[in-house]
Amino acid sequence: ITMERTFLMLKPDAIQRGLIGEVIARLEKKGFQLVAMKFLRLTREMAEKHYEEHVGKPFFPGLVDYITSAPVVAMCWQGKDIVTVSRDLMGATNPAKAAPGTIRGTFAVDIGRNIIHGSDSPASAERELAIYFAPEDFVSWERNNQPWITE
Ligand code: YYY
Ligand code: MG
Repeated sequence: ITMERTFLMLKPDAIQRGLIGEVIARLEKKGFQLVAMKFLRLTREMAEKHYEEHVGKPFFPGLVDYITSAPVVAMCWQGKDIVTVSRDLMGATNPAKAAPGTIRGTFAVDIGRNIIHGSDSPASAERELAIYFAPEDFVSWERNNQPWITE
């Protein structure tokens, strides 16, 4: 089993629309395990660091305005192949194109209001987690149902 961890963040629209619980419920029901969680409002510096790969793109200023406009829920989750599987659960970047049933496909319609962020590789996950969390924020714990989730 490849147990991985990833960085998932409920964006300001998810919080404003009262979707924190519904989205987290999907991650829990999938069998993923929560490792760290923080409710905060991003500074511009954090947002620019988070989205550094997109600096200079036309949507970048609007993206930084949006992500810093209200609080977010920053989380670390772990699970089998979680980087790929969580991206699949989220659906395509543009919610209008995201498959029905995915998080973005279910709850959103606009690429600039797409509810959730998820790291696109294990390396991105580690880079992004370091922006939000200190080493002591990651909680090491075991679930007694793990054998019923992974072989
Ligand atoms: O990883 P993901 O969030 O699915 O997409 P990215 O290509 O990394 O873009 C980050 C973020 O930027 C995206 O979630 C919405 C926004 N964005 C946009 O507003 N307009 C675009 N044309 C592309 C991305
Ligand atoms: Mg991305």
